[in-house]
Amino acid sequence: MVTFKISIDGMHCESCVDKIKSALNATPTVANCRISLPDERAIVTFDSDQPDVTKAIEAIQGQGFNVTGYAAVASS
Ligand SMILES: [Cu+2]
Repeated sequence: MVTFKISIDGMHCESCVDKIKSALNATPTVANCRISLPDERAIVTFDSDQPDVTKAIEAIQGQGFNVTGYAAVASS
């Protein structure tokens, strides 16, 4: 499992959150995701040592949102 924090620009409401959540859940290697509207970021956990971070970012962008940055989060 690898976790990434992805910063997202352009979310306004819960329906934005739901759109991103669905897109991420449909992305290969994504195990689960938590999205914070006030913090403008997604915490995405991948069930692979070779996570498809690029695909996850593209999934978010495909819903019309901007990704402003991402970083691996220390795993436990
Ligand atoms: Cu919205």
